[in-house]
Amino acid sequence: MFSVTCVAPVNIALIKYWGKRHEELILPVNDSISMTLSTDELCAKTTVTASESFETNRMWLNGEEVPFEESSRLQRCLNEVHRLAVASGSQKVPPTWKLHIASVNNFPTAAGLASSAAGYACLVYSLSRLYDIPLNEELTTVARQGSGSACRSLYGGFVQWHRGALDDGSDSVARQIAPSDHWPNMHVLILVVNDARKKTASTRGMQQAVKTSQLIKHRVDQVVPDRIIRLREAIASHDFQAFAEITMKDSNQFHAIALDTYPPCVYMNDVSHSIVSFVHDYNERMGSYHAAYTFDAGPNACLYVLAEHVPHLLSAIQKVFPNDLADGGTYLRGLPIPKV
Ligand code: 2P0
Repeated sequence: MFSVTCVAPVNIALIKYWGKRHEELILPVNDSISMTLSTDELCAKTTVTASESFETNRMWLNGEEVPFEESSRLQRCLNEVHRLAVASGSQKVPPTWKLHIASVNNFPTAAGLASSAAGYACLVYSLSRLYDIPLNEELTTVARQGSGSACRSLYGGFVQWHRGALDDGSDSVARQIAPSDHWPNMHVLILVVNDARKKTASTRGMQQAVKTSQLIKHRVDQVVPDRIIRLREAIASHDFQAFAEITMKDSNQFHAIALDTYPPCVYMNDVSHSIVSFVHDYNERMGSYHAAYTFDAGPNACLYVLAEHVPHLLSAIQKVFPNDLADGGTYLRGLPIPKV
């Protein structure tokens, strides 16, 4: 019997992935950039055990069994890992041995807090340790086939997922732009507005967007390529002003596309919109950008803020939103959060 346990953190997109050009291979219509949180923050923790005596592959997510054999994404990841193990000559675990996989998140699943990104990154990384295959670009193509955004969680720091041009997806890989210690005073503050499961799952929401939104074509061709270049420059030069503006505009454009989808996908709620107004008013009062919001496919806000501005921002949030946030917010990078 062999067993490994790994932890993978969530990543939060600054330039959003939204829309696929190939459903099964999970090939995106545009590049995206994210920041991965550190491993003592919002994480998935996965234990994979292989044994000659197991009769079937089984998986438990947060203690509840999920139908492993019926999930084409899980099957695809496992098959791809087996393929890489054979290619690399690794013989540590026979591919015929069945697996038991147990994964837990220390944050709400499917509430727009990137749970599938951390989950699939953790699964694929755990499998790579079990079968003794290296972490390289090719492994990111395996995580990508579990859930697109998962490929970005295999690396720390700032990460770009390249759209790629090939039909087989072999060049649709994640690459690190800068390691996690590159911008050590960059913090993320997550305001948990609602931790319920989201109404329209991302996979479905983006399918509908590609089919029905006219805005998405403009975004892919005219907006994202330039934003990727400018955000990479902002990260390289620690330019929070440019970073904040690009991040907020990209979040707004992603939600504009969700609304331009027919029927529309509404992910933000009234509290989310008040947070947007609050951040703009706050930045105006401060005379420059001190905080940048971004919202994924749910109502919860992620605020990027530099360490030196955290205490002032936090006290302003607590004054303006004394009752609206589920836990009073979840504060990251050195501040308390629930443990796995
Ligand atoms: C992102 N999101 O870039 C964007 C922004 C949500 C909003 O990636 O179908 O769960 O599994 O590839 O990765 C959510 O999409 O979708 C997502 P699939 P995924 O983080």
